[in-house]
Amino acid sequence: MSRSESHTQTTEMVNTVLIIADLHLVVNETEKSKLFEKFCDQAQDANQVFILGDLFNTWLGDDLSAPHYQQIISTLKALSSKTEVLIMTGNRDFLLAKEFSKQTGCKLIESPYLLETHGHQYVLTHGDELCTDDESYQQMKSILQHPITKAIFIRLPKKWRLKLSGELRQKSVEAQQNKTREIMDVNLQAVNELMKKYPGADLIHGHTHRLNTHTEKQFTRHVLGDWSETQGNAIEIADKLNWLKIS
Ligand SMILES: [Mn+2]
Repeated sequence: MSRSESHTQTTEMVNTVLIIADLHLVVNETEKSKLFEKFCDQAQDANQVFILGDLFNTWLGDDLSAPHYQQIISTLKALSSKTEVLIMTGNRDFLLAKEFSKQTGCKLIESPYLLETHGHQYVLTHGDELCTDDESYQQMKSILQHPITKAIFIRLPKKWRLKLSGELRQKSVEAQQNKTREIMDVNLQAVNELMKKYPGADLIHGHTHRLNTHTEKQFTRHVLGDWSETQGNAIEIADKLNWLKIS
């Protein structure tokens, strides 16, 4: 883990908050999983670690998916025994639930989450709810993530869940091909509406995979990037906010 600035110093995580998102872990991507394990090793001295959604590329229920991720689960368990780990679900792993939380010792948190640290407030969210220009996505989300749909899906036989999710994934990939880059980014009006409720706070989100820092009139918007097999990114909040490269 190294800081982006030139004066890279020995990593000292005490009294810091670490934030990552969008690892999109899949079972066979061992390099990325190793990178995540390395991050967790170094993150254990942090005060808190936040994962802002889409840690997993797919999650079809704790009973179905947890057995495939035993290594990641024990990594998370080791980390949560040293520091507080708070996980928000994303649009790919919104079925993470109690059993996952129990097995990992990580706390599942709702979005948006207001983080107060080092005398400053940060609004944390996955970010997909801010992509309001993508109307078909929002419509699909309101159906898929409806509590009733979730309750029904989770009770379906494992085979059916696998089949359904494969079909939905295919539809989503096809739909995305016809969408412009702008449509799939956050809508600034939606961002402003959210931030109006938290005067003085800054925003940190993921989902769009467009790592950047945007200075708006009233606040700063930090966008976490996704992780590749060889590189990840994190935000570290100590006396100030730093971007970290994970490699
Ligand atoms: Mn996402």
